[in-house]
Amino acid sequence: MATNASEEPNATTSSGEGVVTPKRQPICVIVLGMAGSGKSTLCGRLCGHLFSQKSMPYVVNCDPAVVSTPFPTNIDIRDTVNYKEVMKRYKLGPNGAIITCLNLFATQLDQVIQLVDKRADAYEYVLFDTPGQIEVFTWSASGAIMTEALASRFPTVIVYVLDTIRSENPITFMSNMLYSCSVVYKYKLPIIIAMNKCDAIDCKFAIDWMKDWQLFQEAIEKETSHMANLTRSMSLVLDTFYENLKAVGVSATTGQGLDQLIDAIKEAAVEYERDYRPEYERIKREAQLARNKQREQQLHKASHKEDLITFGDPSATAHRDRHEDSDSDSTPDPLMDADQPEDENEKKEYEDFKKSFLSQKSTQN
Ligand SMILES: Nc1nc2c(ncn2[C@@H]2O[C@H](COP(=O)(O)OP(=O)(O)O)[C@@H](O)[C@H]2O)c(=O)[nH]1
Ligand SMILES: [Mg+2]
Repeated sequence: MATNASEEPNATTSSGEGVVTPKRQPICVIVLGMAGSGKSTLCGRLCGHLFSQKSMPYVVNCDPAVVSTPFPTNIDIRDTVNYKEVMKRYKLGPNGAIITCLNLFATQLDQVIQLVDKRADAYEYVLFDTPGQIEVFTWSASGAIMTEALASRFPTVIVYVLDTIRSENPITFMSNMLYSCSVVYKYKLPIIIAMNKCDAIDCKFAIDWMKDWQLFQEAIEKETSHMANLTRSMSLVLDTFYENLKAVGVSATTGQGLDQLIDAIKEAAVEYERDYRPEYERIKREAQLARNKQREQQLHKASHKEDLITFGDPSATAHRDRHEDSDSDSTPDPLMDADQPEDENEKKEYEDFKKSFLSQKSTQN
């Protein structure tokens, strides 16, 4: 039973004695970041960490192209669409195929939310791992639809994973921070910068750059290109953005900093309730009609892609083994080997969710 999950202001449960208590809600954590920054590894490490604290998160994998995930999933996009088939059938490149898979997945978003909602009392966190290339999620219609739908229902926060090793260069650091700033503009959600790979490099330099504008200027002095001038000006603009930004040094490999990251996620959820939810609901009301229309169009498009649905086709999923660790040299993860209690109801509901994809299509054909 969750103890720290946020309380939804509107939904209530009755104790039967006239006492009405707010229904608890899990915090949805959308993990974003540049390819290779360590999103999936961090999700896996967070799962293990929370599991050891007896607060196993509900996990949704939104990356259709991943071969194996370093965490057990409750909902997996790969169970609904076949990424390789999408590439072949529509002659798409990797990013086009991922966007198409996300679009198909987004058509079933209501059911995904229902599945999460039904377990709201049992989970404190719902983790969403996103595709490697950040832009295919953040700048796709389905990424926006998914994020908005979650944020209008649950306290939702973004964890932006920054590759600290690659951000040693001040210009790369600036480009990463500008991207995180654009995510805040686009999604209007609290954001936490997880400065990852702290086992390999101390993230103090990056935290200092954010706190002290002069230090960043000194680092930029060493750069002579035109970009250095632009970066200098941009750092002045971002100074205000940094003031309200939470940044935590973590290592997805060693687990360093995860307690601080979890604390930051809880604080961000409080911030969401206070500052973001009212604004989000206003935007949601205004966008509702437009979104319904867009989803209808997506459903229509999806109805012509029956070959992409892979339920019941063992060959479609034979290429992967969700519990296989891609790093054969690594020590087995106790989390992956743990004897998890089976929730038959949950399994059945998930099967129903997958079947509904087929039945919806057959009624449209
Ligand atoms: N040293 C180090 N490497 C990491 C860390 N987190 C991830 N990596 C490595 O970074 C690479 C990309 O990680 P991955 O989780 O697949 O990145 P994603 O594309 O953002 O999901 C892999 O080789 C990981 O082993 C970390 O905290 N420290
Ligand atoms: Mg990944």
